[in-house]
Amino acid sequence: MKCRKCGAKAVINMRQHKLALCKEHYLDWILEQTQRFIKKYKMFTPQERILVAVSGGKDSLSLWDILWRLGYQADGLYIGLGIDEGIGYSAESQRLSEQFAAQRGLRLHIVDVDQQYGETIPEMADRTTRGRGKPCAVCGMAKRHIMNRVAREGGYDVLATGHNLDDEAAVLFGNTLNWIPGYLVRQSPVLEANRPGLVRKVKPLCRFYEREMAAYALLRGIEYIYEECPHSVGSKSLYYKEILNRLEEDRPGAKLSFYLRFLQAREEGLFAPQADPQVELLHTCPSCGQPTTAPGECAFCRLVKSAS
Ligand code: Q46
Ligand code: ZN
Ligand code: ZN
Repeated sequence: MKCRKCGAKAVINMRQHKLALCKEHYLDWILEQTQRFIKKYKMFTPQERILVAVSGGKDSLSLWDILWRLGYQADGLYIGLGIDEGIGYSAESQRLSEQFAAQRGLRLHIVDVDQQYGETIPEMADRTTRGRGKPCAVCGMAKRHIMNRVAREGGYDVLATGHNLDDEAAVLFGNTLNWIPGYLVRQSPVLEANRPGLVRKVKPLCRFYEREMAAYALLRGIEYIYEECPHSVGSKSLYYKEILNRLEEDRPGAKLSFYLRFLQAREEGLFAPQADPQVELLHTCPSCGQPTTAPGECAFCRLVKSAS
């Protein structure tokens, strides 16, 4: 297979785009495409300060690398969850995030949940579910809270996450299977900061396949954590990804068109904004200043206080 631009040996063939590229042209293509998506969805400008949430995985580190190569002002945020199963998941992902930042002279904020709140994520989850439940609900809430807090305190204009097309298509698939209009209306490459205390959130990689990001990280020599979080085993989102991969096998481009046609329908008003549960977020937590659904402290502040 030859590169469509220069005829050299191709390193990747993207069947959905009918496009094969060599290493050099592939790395350029990723930059051009990302820049195009940033503009198209009005994510941010070169004057704005970006906080990239990094997990040590290929997507978030590649995102940070791309924004850095494009010349954006992007700092990183790593959240130490205290998940020690497997190969010592949190310790290793933190080491790789720190190494990445040091190699490029970039600034990385680190929030260690245990140090800051007196408990790791698995400990918080054990306490609230009496040892029965998975830590993912608590983990998701804590990550959202901390990301927003660090972005606000640091005066960042926007928070960027490394969600790729496979992630977005899996979420969309789940929300469609269950017809959850409130989630559908909010799934977007950009979530505007439409409440006081919220920072705008963007997903610049939302149109790249997971394998495209893996190829990018590999070709750029980015060292990342291969293992998924041990708690993701058996999750619905992995199951939906498998189903979508089977569909993609038979119909190259199926995942991309599922997602893009959804975005188009959303833009055309198929999902009414009245269905947006965010509209109800009219209260402000007196402890942390972030929006919450009911008067009084938000769920995260209550969770943290109930430990002491
Ligand atoms: S929520 Fe659950 Fe993830 Fe947290 S505990 Fe691991 S799998 S990291 S995206
Ligand atoms: Zn080429
Ligand atoms: Zn709060």
